[in-house]
Amino acid sequence: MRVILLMFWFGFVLVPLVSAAKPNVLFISIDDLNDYISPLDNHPGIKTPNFDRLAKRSVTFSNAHCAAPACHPSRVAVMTGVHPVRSGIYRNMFGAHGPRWRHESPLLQDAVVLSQHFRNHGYRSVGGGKIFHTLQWTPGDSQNDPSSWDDYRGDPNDPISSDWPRPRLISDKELGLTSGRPLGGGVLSQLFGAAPLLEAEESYGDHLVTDWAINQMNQPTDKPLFLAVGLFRPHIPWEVPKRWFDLYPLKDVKLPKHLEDDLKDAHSHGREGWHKWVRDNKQWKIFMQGYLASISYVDYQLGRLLDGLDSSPLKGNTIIILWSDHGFHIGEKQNWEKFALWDQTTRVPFFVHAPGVSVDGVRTRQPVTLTDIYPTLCELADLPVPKLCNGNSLVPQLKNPNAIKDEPALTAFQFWKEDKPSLAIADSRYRFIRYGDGFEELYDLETDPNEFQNLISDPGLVKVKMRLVNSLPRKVMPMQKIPQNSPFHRGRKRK
Ligand SMILES: [Ca+2]
Repeated sequence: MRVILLMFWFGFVLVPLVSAAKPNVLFISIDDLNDYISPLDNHPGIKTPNFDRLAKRSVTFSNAHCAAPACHPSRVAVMTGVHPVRSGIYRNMFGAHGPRWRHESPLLQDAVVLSQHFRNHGYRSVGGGKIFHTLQWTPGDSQNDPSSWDDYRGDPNDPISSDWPRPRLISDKELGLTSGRPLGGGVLSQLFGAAPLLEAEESYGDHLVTDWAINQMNQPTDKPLFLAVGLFRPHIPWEVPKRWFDLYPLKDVKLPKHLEDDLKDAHSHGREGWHKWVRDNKQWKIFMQGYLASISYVDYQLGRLLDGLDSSPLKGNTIIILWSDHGFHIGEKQNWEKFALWDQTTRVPFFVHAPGVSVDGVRTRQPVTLTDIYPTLCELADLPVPKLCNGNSLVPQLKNPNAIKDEPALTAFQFWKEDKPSLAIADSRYRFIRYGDGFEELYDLETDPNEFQNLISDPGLVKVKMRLVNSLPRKVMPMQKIPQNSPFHRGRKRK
């Protein structure tokens, strides 16, 4: 009896000593990746073995949503912990060179970027690739904050553009396509397109960023590491090496589930012309093939990161957190890309592994907003949560994936033709959307995961609607304008 008591005693004393070593953080951000991956909706024929591998060693949050369905506002919300309904940043805002978001929103002027917060508490914070907004074809147009990192790969104000082979920019005429192609036609056309890249694949941005990240994992340091890796595919253009296209022969490519008159009871997103062009030109399957190929390409880079981690000194004491900045449409609801508030647009892959904390290999439908990342990482690393942060720590769900999370997921966006933000709110089953023009939608994701049927007039769901309406924020920040006098503003330039 005495021996057993002593063992408990030692166990009690030893645990705090061991856990005093701060965990490293591998923070992986993916661009425009939706729920087609195998651990989520498992689109027919999808090949994403490394997402399965990650799901086995983490908690899969299968009901996680971006704070805004566009790169810039989603990423600023993750990195500052401040939701768009408080910052007023709802859309992409081009023409920046540096953290112009500090001047786009008065609330964010002195916000502490997640990486900076970890630095302030003894971490070495390094980043590479697309963490804040930037695009392959907008050199120097980036909202990264170079001062929030100990080191950033390449030019921190141009984190990805110089790393990719130039899109081939083949004219519509040469491709035999009609005019009216999304993104303006002409030389920019190929940006909304799919084609195998012919250059050596070791020369592509995501490959280079992954190489850099693996190298960082093996650098000797006396500090814990916060390592942020931002992968750009499957963002357009869907240009990846041919071997990823070969995984998806065109004859086997399946279109997403869709309903011909799906918009009849839903809000118009204003981008139906994109879909019309795709159908008129018979590009739907070709683009689906390109998107699937790009997903498998990024899955491959994820596998390289996991292999790199497992063969580095960081193995065993590293939090892995992976998120995408928003979902993506391949023609569902006649929509392409993002910029809407349905589940297809806002739902994101989101996985968390926390050594000694997470019940790995389990999935949960508890609702998550990506602003929950900041407070979650703070709790896992035993750091204080900055006052500005809106989210809720997910440590209870990491320990017990069925633990009820009271706070629903909230996504906000302002449509171009409207003068007020639109809001979408999701609990573990239902989703309510109130648009800026007053139109409303209600969906039951349990019986209708594709949101084909707007149930807003269903008398049996009045209570559900009221519960969700009452969870909406009472007050939201109006959409902010581009601050032309910000030192980080440089006007719009495209190459
Ligand atoms: Ca994006």
